[in-house]
Amino acid sequence: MSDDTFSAMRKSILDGASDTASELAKHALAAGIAPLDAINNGYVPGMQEVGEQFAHGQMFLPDMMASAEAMRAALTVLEPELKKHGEERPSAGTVVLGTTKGDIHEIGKTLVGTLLSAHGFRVHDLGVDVPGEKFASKARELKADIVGVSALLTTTMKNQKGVIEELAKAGLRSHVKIIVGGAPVSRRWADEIGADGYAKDAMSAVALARELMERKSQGAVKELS
Ligand code: B12
Repeated sequence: MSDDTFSAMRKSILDGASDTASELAKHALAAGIAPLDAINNGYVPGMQEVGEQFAHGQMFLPDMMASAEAMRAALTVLEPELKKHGEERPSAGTVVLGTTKGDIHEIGKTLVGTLLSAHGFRVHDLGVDVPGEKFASKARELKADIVGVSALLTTTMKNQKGVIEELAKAGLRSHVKIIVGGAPVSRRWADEIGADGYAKDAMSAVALARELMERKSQGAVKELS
């Protein structure tokens, strides 16, 4: 039953069919399918296939935009469910999140924000096409624990390094942990640019953020003793 639903979800993304994507998300919730399972097993594989077809010239920009709309329609239904549990808890930490300058891909970054909120983090989402200085000024204003920078293009990945440099310039580098992600980003790239962590998907981003908060509080204890 779920397999059929997941493959219909995948197809709704490939077809750029927002109404179908949204209806399937509602059915899935009614049938007790966990929202994250629907995202990871249904909609995201559809997006990956869209990317492949685009890369091979079998799909064009308007198709990719329609697919993105369909994905957004599904997430509009699923995100409130994902968020439900985070709100009642004390804050696990403050995260400033955004997609780097020159890059307007937002779906993955928004999902990371949603799951971090669902797990008790206070998330400030700066949106897309965000310059390094804006990450730094918001991190200072909110006394952020973590800054998360998304990049989906090989040409905008280098701007993740720019964000790290801006935080250093603002004198915040030792207080703020920086995490990076996005389809072309790897652990190796994260190490190369001096980020504190990399996560391949939204759930791993939560685990990473928790681990960094743990390390941060251990560091604080060490400083005190
Ligand atoms: C949807 C999409 C679009 C949409 C975006 C709509 C939107 N509102 O976001 C539109 C149509 C606008 C678009 C535009 C373009 N796109 Co586009 N797009 C995609 C596509 C198909 C899916 C991306 C997506 O949403 N995936 C689903 C989400 C859930 O996954 P995700 O983004 O990877 O995020 C997950 C992880 O990476 C991670 N993560 C993400 N961010 C972060 C941040 C942190 C801190 C952490 C820890 C983790 C993390 O967790 C997320 C959740 O699990 C990809 C293909 C692909 N395989 O990625 C191409 C792709 C990224 N696009 C591509 C291209 C070329 C473009 C354009 C240049 C096309 C053009 N000719 O204009 C423009 C660029 C515009 C710009 N300046 O940014 C290429 C990039 C190639 C490259 N090597 O750089 C890809 C790979 C397609 C391809 N195979 O050719 N695109």
